[in-house]
Amino acid sequence: MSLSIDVGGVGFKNPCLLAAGVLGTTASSLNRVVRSGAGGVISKSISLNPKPGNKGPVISKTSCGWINSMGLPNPGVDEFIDELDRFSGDVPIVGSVYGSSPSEFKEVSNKIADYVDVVELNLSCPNVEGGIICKDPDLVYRYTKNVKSSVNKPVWVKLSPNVNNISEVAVMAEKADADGVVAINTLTGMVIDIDTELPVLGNQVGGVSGDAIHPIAVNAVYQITKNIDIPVIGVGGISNWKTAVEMILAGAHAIQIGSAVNKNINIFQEINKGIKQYMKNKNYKKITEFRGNAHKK
Ligand code: RRO
Repeated sequence: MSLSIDVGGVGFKNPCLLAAGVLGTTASSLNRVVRSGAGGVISKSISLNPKPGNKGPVISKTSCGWINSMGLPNPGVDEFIDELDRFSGDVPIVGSVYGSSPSEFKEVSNKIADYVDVVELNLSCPNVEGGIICKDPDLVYRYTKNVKSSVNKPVWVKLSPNVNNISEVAVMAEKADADGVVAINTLTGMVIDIDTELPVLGNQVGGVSGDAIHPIAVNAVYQITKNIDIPVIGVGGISNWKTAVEMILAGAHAIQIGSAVNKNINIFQEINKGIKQYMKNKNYKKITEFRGNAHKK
């Protein structure tokens, strides 16, 4: 039995990848995640220039996950590339890229491409001025095509659930020659403190992650995989092997884990163990034998 997977020509020894945004700005934290059993890691989204992030509070726990308004804090691409020299993991590394314009996306992608195995375009950050890029499917086409025309590594496009029709947006990414679609980023929400009677986050609104968005993510992956042929990577509220298997049954080639890593860095090996047991019980030898099976009925 094997947990190994292929995502558009990039091989991973298991399907459990670290999602962008958690433990993803330093080589030492990324190395730690690899040692904890992740099959691959995605960096924090990196912009051209350093960004300090938003005014706090920028993160708060909710009854069903987390809400954040981090505002893309990151060291900027040049400093991050120096950091990547110290990445020693033996698994693929994915560089998440953010830009405030198509040309900035292209510049950051070109700079980072030599140091990573895949470039992930974050067209779905809810906490930046200018708003969520992928709300406009035409922009998804333009931004993706622009990066694809100059970057020599596979390009994944990360999408938001804050759109009218996520399948339609994914179709535009495929048309622009994306090599994979990542679904979903966080869902916009708010938490109010009943003592101060005010929104908890400095930014008032933020992106909801964790348990609250899991069924939304599963549906997004299910709908997208009905409509495109390139690989879909599922992310959103995966916290144990059952939620991981659910995402693969919906059609995901691989899964990414974010919020749950905050609580338990060993989650990658625990989920892999659970998936193996599931495969043994079902007599599956490869992940592809059950990927997308929820579409069959
Ligand atoms: O840093 C953030 O505020 C952030 C990003 Br870039 C993102 O893609 N998703 C999110 O929930 N927060």
